[in-house]
Amino acid sequence: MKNAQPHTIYLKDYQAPDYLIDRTELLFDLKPNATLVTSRLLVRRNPDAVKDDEAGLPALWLDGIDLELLSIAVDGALLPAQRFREEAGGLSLTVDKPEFLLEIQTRIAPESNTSLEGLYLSNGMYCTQCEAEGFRKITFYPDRPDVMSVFTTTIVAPATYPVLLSNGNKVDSGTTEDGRLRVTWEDPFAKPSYLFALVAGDLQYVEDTFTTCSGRNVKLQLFTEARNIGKCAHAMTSLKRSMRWDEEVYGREYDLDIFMIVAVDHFNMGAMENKGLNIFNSACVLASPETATDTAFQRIEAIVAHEYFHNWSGNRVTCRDWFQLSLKEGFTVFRDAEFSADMNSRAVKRIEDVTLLRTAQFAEDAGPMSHPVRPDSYMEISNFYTLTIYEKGAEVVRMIHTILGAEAFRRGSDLYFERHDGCAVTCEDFVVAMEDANNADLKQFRRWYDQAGTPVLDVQDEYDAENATYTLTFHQHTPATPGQEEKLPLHIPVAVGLLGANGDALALDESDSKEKVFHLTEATQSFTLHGINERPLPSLLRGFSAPVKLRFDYSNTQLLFLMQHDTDAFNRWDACQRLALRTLEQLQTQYRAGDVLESPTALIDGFSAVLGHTELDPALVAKMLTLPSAQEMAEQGSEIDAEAIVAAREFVRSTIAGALKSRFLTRYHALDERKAYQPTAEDIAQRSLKNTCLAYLCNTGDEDALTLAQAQFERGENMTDVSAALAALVEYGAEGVAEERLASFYQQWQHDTQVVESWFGMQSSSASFGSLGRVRQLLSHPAFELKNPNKVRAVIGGFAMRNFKQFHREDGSGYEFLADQVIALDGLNPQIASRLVTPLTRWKKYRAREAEQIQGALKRIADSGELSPDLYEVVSKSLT
Ligand code: 0A1
Ligand code: ZN
Repeated sequence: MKNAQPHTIYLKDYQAPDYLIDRTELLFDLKPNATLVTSRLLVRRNPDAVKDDEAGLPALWLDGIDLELLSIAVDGALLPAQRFREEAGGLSLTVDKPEFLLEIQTRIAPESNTSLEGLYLSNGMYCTQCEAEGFRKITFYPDRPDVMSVFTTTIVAPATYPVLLSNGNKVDSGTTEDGRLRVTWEDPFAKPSYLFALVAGDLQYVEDTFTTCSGRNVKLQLFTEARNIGKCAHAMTSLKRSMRWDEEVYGREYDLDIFMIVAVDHFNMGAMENKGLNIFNSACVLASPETATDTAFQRIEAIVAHEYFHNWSGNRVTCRDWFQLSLKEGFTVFRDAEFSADMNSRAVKRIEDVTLLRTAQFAEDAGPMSHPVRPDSYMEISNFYTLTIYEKGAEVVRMIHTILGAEAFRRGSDLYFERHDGCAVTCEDFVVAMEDANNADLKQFRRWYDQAGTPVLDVQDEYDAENATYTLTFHQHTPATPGQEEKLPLHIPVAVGLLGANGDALALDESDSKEKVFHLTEATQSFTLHGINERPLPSLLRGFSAPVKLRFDYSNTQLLFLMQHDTDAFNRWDACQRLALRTLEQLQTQYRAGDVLESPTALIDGFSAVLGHTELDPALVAKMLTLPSAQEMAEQGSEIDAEAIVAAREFVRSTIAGALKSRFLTRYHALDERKAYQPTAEDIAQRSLKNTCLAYLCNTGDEDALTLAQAQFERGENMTDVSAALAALVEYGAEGVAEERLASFYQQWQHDTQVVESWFGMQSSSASFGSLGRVRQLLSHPAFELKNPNKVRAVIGGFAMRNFKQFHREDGSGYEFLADQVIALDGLNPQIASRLVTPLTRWKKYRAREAEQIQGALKRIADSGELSPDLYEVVSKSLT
């Protein structure tokens, strides 16, 4: 297995930078294959650097990759060759002065940059992506987040690029002697290089204004290609809501006079929070009712908010080093989740986040790439933009919020922002601010930051009727993870409520409170409640108060009771999930034993009752009626038997569909109101339940049901309803019908990139339609582009990550296919290749046959030639 230089970086080796850059002036002369970048850096010896008294001044290290060095000058004089050395990954300079002006000219080729890091072209438009280490592909620079500098950027480009943008405020513009355009931007806030951005293109924009809490007017602009200008309204509304929310909930006011968003089609992630100039993946910002589903509308609202919130949690206060990534990401995900909960249904937002955590983060935490929220080593930082850093990191912040309470948390965040404004800090600084502002002790809680793995919480209860006491005993245990054999007990906040026999919430103490948070700090710990006059049914870990696997021996009847009566909406849903998972597990066992599969009667009763609850939020009902995904089922058991998972799930779905057909139909018709599309929480909830019913109806295969879907598809009222109907027809209709509908849909929408992306995804992720043969056909479809991450995620990701049935075909062809794609992609875009390989990393959890096939596919990738550092890290860790 080859890689140019596998190299591990450790947190314990962190050292403050030797030099600081007080000012950074950049000049870009844009040409697709020969862009000239001139940088003028005011360099100063860092007074806080670790000093070696013996040797004078240390060399200045500048990171740089794929750059053609043209010249270097110090204080106006060319630097002689013996004073600098180009090495792999950068440039080392010896300048015997503690302060100097460094001028460097380099040449780069954006046109051939397919990694989408640094400066690249997307549909002829120049754009940048610098986080985490992309700036070093633009010019030689100390590309690390603890070097913060004030940037001035001048862009020169032909008149065919009328829009020239960078961070901060526009301070100058004009034309060069040869008729090219020139614009200068200045960002008054010192920032690390990863927040630098540049955009140049023929773009249109929509504009609005926002008046901040102190009365300043901020110009808001959203840039996109002309064809998409009608798709900007929702993002703009979301931005204004986010700005207001951050003022109201965190007291954070926006600081520049302008805030810009640009939509680009080729982007590795969702979006990027560059100071004053956010760059977005088009799919995460552009929407109209005709082209985008409710899910897309909500995703856009959340991502716009996330990037905007980074202006404080990330930009004004940034990370000292990349081991601290969760400092900005965990906190910002927590902030955006609370924002979405305030804008929509709180319970449903929580359910969605917990589902993601349980399905994918728990799997990551139990696999070869398992790492703590604050990792202590990495090979390639791009591999650490993970669910653990983001989602588990957000859970850790949420637990601090739960432990301290909302007001104390706000005092802590105020102190954090005030104390560290303009600085690059650590997760520890965040926790200390929370403690200092509240005189709190989070000593043991800190273990959440450096201990990997998902804790398992076993719970037992005991009721003593004579003394009217109820005791809950908790035992916590975190399984070993790579490199961390021993685990210590964590501080786990467990929110608990008790239900009486008639379904009422019982009082837990004299003050009549109906919910309590128990603070677990030991491996085994009991809590006794007094004055409990009947044997209660516990509702545990309400709202998912900690990211753990909770085990309590509920009977089916008790779960059905919680589904009906729990006042905690999240736990109502969770009871339903537990019942479904248990049922599915039993059926897997029956399937493996070759037994006749038993009808899931308890689950049918539960679903029937839920469907009858017309006063419950329809979005919550839709979530309750949604079975755990095959991926989540795989995460549950000790050994993955893909075939049994698929068989059990298909059996439960179709049995429920058949048994509750008339209930689904009644509910469908009652919810099928014709009204103008609005992405409001209420309407979204209604459509989600309606379309859940439609999918079950079509699952019966009945002609009537498919006709209903066909009619909904043809009405074409909004993309949510159209794509739900199409997906149902593709999954459950006859193959010819599916083909015909897909063709007419493509015919209608081929001009719309976002719709085409979801059209790809719908096919490749369909268990019945998305065979490997179809997926191969999609790869040669004219609209497919291996260089476009969204298309890759839709077709290849849709197949490998969302099409459990076809991907795990017995002959192992799915694994071989994925290996081929990963190898092909690694040469183009290492970040995407290393993310795409994820489904192969958990081979040890599969039955022997699949495990061998998957391991074989991984080995083939390992032996395919020189791997990028990104892919090398994931593949080598997975094979050990
Ligand atoms: N900071 C961004 C995520 C991001 C990270 C890396 C990227 O390129 C490799 C791009 C975006 C966020 O959290 O939104
Ligand atoms: Zn982020």
